[in-house]
Amino acid sequence: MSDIELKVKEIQDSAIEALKSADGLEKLNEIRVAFLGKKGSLTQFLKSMKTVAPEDRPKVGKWVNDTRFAIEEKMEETKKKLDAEKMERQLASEEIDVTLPAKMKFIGHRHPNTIALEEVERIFVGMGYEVIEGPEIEYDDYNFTKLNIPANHPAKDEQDTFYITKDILLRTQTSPVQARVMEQGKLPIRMISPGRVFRSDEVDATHSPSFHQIEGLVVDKNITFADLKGTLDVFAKELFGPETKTKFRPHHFPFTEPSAEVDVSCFKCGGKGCRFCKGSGWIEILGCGMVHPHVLEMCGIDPDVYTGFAFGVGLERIALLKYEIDDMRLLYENDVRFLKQF
Ligand code: 2U9
Repeated sequence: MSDIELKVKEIQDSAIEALKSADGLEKLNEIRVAFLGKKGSLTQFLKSMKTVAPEDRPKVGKWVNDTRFAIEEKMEETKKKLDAEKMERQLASEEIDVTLPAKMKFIGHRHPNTIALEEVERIFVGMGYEVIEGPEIEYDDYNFTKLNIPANHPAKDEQDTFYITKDILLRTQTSPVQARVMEQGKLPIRMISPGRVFRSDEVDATHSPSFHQIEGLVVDKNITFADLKGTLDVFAKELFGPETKTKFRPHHFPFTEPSAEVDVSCFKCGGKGCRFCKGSGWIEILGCGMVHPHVLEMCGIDPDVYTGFAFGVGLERIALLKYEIDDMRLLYENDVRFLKQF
């Protein structure tokens, strides 16, 4: 073996030896630069070809090329081995134990108010009513005046109502939604308006400064108190069970005449009297009446042609009764452990 051939073989051997100890891509690159780079030993050797006799050059050239090829091949092989090792390490470190219990997913639960509201909506939509919502911030005019509530009425007192300005307030009932629909003049009307209302009340087991109402309104020709009674009787039976009876007690509201409060027979004892109905056999659930002719008139409807009935029910009251919850404050804590019970 000639000196030149020995030298080339030596470069190849030391490159292959170096590759054996390469433990990463960085090291591999260093070896590439050291042997095959511009200043690498094989390139330097090639430059010294000038000193080789012209007739030996093709032979020496072939040795150099074969060496380059052998080093490159070994490099590729080393790279594949390193990549495979890296992948194996990664797979080992990211191993998933499919037998471990799954992570708990905490999902919420529908609020009792929502469940009760959807139930009430289902009943009225089934009777052909539309569900219409409106603004929570209202004009005094829509909240009080058009509903026949006079300027000196106690409900208008600042101690009962949250005023934003003299004329703008947080609605104390959802009735203004109905007043707005009446003003649009499209008759007949058969609607319920659920939503949040505000009253300046102290928080206790049965009061909150913000609660929810569902009000209903029907306006058409020949609507009578009998329609009102029949409708609310069906509602009560749907909501509390087919054995439920209703009782209408005379009452007063400025926006309805005549007006009534409605009791349902206690769904716990069937009317015999128990702790739940405080021994009376009856539970008060809502207020209602025939829409006052002044209200129809102020909302642009001729009371000589049209009549109507209206009712209002507290959503929280329905939820507390239906799900036998004894403190309204529980409804506002949004503790999922509580909510999940319904
Ligand atoms: C128009 C005309 C009349 C809505 C009515 C009641 C009776 C009623 C209370 C129930 C419990 C309010 O949430 S509560 O405190 N509501 O008793 N609401 S009649 O009467 C209307 C509504 C709109 C235009």
